[in-house]
Amino acid sequence: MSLDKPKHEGFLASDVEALKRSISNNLRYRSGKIPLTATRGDWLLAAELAVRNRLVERWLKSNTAYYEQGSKVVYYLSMEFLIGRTFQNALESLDITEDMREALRDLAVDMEEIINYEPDAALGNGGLGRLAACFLDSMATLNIANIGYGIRYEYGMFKQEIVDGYQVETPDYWLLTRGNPWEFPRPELQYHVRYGGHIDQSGGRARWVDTHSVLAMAYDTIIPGYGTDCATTLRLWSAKATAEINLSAFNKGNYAGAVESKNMSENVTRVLYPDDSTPLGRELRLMQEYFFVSASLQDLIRRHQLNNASFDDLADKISIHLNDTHPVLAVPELIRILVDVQGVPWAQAWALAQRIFSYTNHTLMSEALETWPVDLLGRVLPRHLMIIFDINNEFLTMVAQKYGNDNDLMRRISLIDEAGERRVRMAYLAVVASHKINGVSALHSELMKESIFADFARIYPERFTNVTNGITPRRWLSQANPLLSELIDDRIGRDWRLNFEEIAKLKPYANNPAFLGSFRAIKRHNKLRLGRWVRNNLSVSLNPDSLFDVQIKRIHEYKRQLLNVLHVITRYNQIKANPEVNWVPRSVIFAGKAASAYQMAKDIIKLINDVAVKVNNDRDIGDKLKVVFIPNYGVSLAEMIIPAADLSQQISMAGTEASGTGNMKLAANGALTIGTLDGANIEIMERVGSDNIFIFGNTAEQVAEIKNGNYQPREYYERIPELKQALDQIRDGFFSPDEPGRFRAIYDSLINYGDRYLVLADYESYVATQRQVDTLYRQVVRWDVKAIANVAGVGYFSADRAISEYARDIWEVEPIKL
Ligand code: 26V
Repeated sequence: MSLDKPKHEGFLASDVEALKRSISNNLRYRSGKIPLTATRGDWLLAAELAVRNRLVERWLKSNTAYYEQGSKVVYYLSMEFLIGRTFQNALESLDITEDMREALRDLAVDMEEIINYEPDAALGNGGLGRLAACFLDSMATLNIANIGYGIRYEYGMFKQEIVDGYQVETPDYWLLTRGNPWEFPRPELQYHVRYGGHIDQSGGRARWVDTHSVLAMAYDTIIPGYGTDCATTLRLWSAKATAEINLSAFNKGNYAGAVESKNMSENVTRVLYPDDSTPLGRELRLMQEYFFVSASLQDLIRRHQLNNASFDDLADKISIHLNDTHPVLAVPELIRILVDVQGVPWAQAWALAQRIFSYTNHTLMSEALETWPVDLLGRVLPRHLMIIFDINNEFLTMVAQKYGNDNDLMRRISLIDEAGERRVRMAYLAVVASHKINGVSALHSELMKESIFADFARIYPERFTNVTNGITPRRWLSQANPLLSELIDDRIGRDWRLNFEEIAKLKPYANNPAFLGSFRAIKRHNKLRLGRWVRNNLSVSLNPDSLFDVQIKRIHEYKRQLLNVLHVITRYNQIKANPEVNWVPRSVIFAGKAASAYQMAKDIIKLINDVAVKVNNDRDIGDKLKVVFIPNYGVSLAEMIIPAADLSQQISMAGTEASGTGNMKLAANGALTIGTLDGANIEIMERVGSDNIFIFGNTAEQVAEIKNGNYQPREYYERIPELKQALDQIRDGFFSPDEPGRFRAIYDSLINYGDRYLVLADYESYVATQRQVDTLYRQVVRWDVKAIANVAGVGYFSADRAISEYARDIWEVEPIKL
């Protein structure tokens, strides 16, 4: 399909006059306001509803189409959807951005202002949640019948403030001020989700009795496709107390208790767990996982029964995708519904399950792999625990038949970890129940088979596959970088938004002086935009001609923000020692949140800020070096920072970053990557060309060797004077004179406790590579040629390509016809 075509002609005309009428009516009849009294929020709401009405037309049409065509439906189960803002995205999908701007201008409203007034829907931690949001966008764009299922958290990802250099978390009550105009409450769609109780097996079939329940109510959000009439649904569940719980306490005269239990039930969907590193063994988290899984499965079974008489062909009609292990209770829940409620025989139910489920793994970090204590599961979900045991028996019996009674193997692959407190290994359950299991980059998918799932890859080799992640070019290029997008459109047309590989047509323009000039001017413009924000919010001035060096992502030891800091300190010391040298000016920009209980990550934030204070206030340094930590990183800030980046830091220890997706967004916006051969960096190198990327450090293989050997970080410290100087400064309070011992734990982790992520082993190579970055940055044209090669080379990393692979190889679904 080509985008160079007349605009969409919907049921409603999308011209400026119609939009103005619609906005004015909404203002008047929805908010009871006139322009004179309307606030920014009132205008935003009025404009949002005008757009929403137009989306509804497409939505109803798509829903009808996929109901009538009996298409196979993908149910994408994810604990997290990091949507960000919706208004501008909706405008772009309808191709009415300019009409809206004009309509608002006629009403004396600045569209930019109201766009920035919309809060982010931050229902996710980081990469995994944002990937889910990009995938929804692509599924709708590719006309794939689907529903995204998740949780409507009342509090999303916490807001991060930086106070005195420390991270301070405040709650993100994103629904408070204005509700959520994008959602449609569905009070008619409510399901009981049950907990506790016990199993009565007296009547043959297992009966789960004496439970207490929480109601799950659906809220639907429209997910518009781009360049298509298709619009699909994100269905998020919200907990409501059941009357049953309320009334019993109420009738006993315990009014406070009645409200208390109501609040307790509703706590289930109150807050997103803001931890993406260690699963705390928290009962409420388990209740959340089961809550949304149970509601979703009841809902999809109900939907199946609307137009199917039996479950015989269930696996031809639905696919259920598990976005990480968080929704893996869907497996025993499906079996429970089929066997206990619908009377399907166990063997058939289990066979169906293995055709229906697929699972994506997003991390190899052992501490992030979910396990639940058998005791806890037995208490909260006794029937599910039984089913998991039954699955385990069936699985181990099959393995014993095939491989003989190898006790060591059995112990390793059992769904139950019997060492110490017995625990259910949720990732193993996902693998045993899924016909396809994928990693998120080529390297990650290989390592997955060699490490955490090695035994399973031998038992089920045909199940393991790779789908390298992707990003939506609509949000991350078209919307985030309008000027660059316009320049691209002018040379190669608009089709790259839908067929991102078209972006390769830019390649010849890398030698075109006019194009190079425009490209540079646009980057500078975007840097000025970010610089303004930094000056207004952080009171630091950035030189727009300095190299904008960007590391934006969750704060984690494995992502090695510390390596970046060590380079910054080294550079600071070098500038101090050699002021006469003509240094390439740099602005080093950090952003990212630390899990609230992750002390080391919080120490790293404080260190960055202390280093920033020292560097930014040193008169000898001037704008040769600036360091800023931008607080409260999220989708909308990413949309502003990424287009302004010259250098993209992707410096995880090789073998630890499953894929990365920020790396793709930054490359698409013309930043050069400095990175290790980790995750998708490897594939980015292959596609943009190894001359157009700065690769350094140990490879995953070398990392494994070093770890197998006798790694002595202290040897690096003793041998490399600049490294020693930087580390001693950290240790001795050079950056924290008010509390000299503040960063002792950081120093110790590197020098005395083994430097788990090999920061010191990669330091020299990193610093040397940063020198090459400087050298290239001086050669303005050569730099830009490489930056353009990055933009032109990222076509493969479209979420559309990723979703096409999922659709073909994993879900086996075809697009619907509209
Ligand atoms: C982990 C955990 C651990 C248990 C407690 C709750 C919880 C919640 C979220 C997570 C997320 C960790 C996995 C994750 O975000 N992985 C990232 O996935 C991206 C998309 O595939 C990928 O690009 C990143 O490399 C990977 O770190």
